[in-house]
Amino acid sequence: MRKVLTLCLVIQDGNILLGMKKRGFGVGKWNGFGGKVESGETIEEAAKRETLEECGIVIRNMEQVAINEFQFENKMEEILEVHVFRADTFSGEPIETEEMRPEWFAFADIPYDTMWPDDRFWMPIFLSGKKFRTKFLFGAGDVILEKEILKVKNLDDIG
Ligand code: 6OG
Repeated sequence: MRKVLTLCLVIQDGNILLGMKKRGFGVGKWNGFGGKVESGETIEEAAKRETLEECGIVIRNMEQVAINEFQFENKMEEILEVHVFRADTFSGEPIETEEMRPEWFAFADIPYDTMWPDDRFWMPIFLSGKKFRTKFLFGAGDVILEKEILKVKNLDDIG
């Protein structure tokens, strides 16, 4: 079973906006904004809706840059297919919500030690402006057991 999710990374003036997840899956970790795609909406609409719900900003311009596939050893029947977007234009000011506490980070200060462990592998590709596809298999304690990281010209390219 595949679950389609979104992850929106907002960039402005050489900083990246991350949110501290306050509840649910990934609690205690810094991450981009996102969640499940609901029926009747496109993946891009879901990415914008989740970003508004989680930190109060309206995305004006975004581009899909990646697909990350995550699998957990104790739940092999499920694949999380996370569609990653780069946003560079928005309106409003990021605010704390019940789900996330947003904060701007300089690229050199991204808090990888308090993020999902896959992020340190693909974030540098993201920051370089390239498109990519990845696959990660996680074991107990969210340890990475297997990984596959591919830069692609086009996200439809199957690596
Ligand atoms: P909700 O379940 O709160 O959405 N997500 C991940 N992000 C990273 N960087 N690494 C992972 O490795 C992730 N697994 C899920 C997708 C969950 C949010 O967390 C992202 C969504 O934006 C396992 O609705």
